[in-house]
Amino acid sequence: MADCIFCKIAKHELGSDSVYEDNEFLAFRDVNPAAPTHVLLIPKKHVSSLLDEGAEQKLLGKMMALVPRLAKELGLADDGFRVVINTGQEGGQTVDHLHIHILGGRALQWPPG
Ligand code: D5M
Repeated sequence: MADCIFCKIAKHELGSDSVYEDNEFLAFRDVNPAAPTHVLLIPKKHVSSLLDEGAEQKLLGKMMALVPRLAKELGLADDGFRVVINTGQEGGQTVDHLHIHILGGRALQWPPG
């Protein structure tokens, strides 16, 4: 997707504060952090949301399997963290490229707003 901001980040056409990268995935710090540690994990290939048929079992499984590894590397494992996938307009999705938010570093409230 030529005009997708996360595709541009994945291709390093746009800078990001990355914390993890492999052939398929990239994780980088959210530009507008909602917690002391706020990282976004994305697939490099364009998948628009959790509702996209590209969000298939293997891809999602790999992404979720990366979360505990990243959480440990980010120092979130001892106190805990939260994983969020905002989906669609009422779900609060503002960037139409699948991303997992990893949030931690403070006591998070529930329910979210
Ligand atoms: O979350 C989209 C998130 O993406 C939101 O928290 C801001 C973040 N964002 C937007 N642009 C950038 C760039 N360029 N770098 C880092 N983070 C960014 P959503 O779940 O769609 O509301």
